[in-house]
Amino acid sequence: MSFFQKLKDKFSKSTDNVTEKFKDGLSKTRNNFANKVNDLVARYRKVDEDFFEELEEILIQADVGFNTVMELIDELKMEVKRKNISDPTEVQSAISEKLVEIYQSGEKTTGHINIQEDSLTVILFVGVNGVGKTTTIGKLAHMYKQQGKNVILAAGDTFRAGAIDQLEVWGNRVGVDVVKHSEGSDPAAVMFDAIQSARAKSADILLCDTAGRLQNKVNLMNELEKVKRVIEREIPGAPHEVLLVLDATTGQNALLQAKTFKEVTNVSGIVLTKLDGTAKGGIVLAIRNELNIPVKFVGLGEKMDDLQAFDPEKYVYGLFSTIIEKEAE
Ligand SMILES: Nc1nc2c(ncn2[C@@H]2O[C@H](COP(=O)(O)OP(=O)(O)OP(=O)(O)O)[C@@H](O)[C@H]2O)c(=O)[nH]1
Ligand SMILES: [Mg+2]
Repeated sequence: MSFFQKLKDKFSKSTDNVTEKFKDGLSKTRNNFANKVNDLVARYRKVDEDFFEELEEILIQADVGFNTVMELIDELKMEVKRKNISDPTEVQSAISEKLVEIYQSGEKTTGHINIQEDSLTVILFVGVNGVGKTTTIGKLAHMYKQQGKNVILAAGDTFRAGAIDQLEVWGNRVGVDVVKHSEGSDPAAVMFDAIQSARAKSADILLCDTAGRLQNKVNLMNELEKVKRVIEREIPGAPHEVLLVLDATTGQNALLQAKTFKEVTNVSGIVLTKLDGTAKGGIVLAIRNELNIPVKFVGLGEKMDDLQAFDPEKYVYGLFSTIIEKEAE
């Protein structure tokens, strides 16, 4: 059975709206990337060097990342030889299978969130300005609240005017408490209070907002260190996740941001926002493969339920859905 057929069996009749979210959110990338691949296989009669060269170009344009593309093309060439594939349309299914394999082949790190079952879980969000930290916290608070968890938000961005209000708007919308100090105050002190408050209210999950940091602003990086230190001191083993938020529309620049943050703090996972806003959704693979940090959540729109746990199979289904649904009828 082809991989397309497998994905079709698994997802095309699924009624959960998660698959739909991936399909909708990836429509720009699908129109760009998958359609180009489709054109390519329609133009070639056999799978030769020229075919692979064009495919390489398409993948690079989709922001898959140079190293990842090279790996993918090598693997595909081997697969084509091994399975004796000569028909380009069969290659399409093989490409999608390799995309999932490449995503999953990294270290043991998974998309699982390190939730403490019997005690407070602290999740710290970091990233440069405007990537979607505050919005992601709002969406995640909603998701956990839906699961019956008691959630509290910490307004750790005391730097940008309006940041505290923005988090409060989310708190009201979702119906969770926000711990805040005044603008310009010490974010580490906000975290300290938020932890005390979370304990007093037996909260399950504390989501901590931080100021957008430009990598070169040494003082802001130092501030982040201090915030982490306070959390660690109050709760050994915390923060249980440090999620780096990256904006998918910034492409390869997102990779550079990730490399910088990785140097100064222990990033445990990535939230890749605004996938719905880019035609270059291949960036998911580049991030996973070149940084070896798992993508734990993806932002597929601006609404409250547009944040989804990342699932490589649903992602690839979203990328190729029009072809998959037609192909294997
Ligand atoms: N389309 C789309 N927009 C998003 C997504 N996530 C966030 N946004 C938008 O991105 C903009 C910036 O989001 P914020 O949450 O304020 O970003 P931030 O990282 O907190 O920014 P600073 O507080 O300035 O550091 C907002 O307009 C959000 O609605 C997403 O997944 N898709
Ligand atoms: Mg913010």
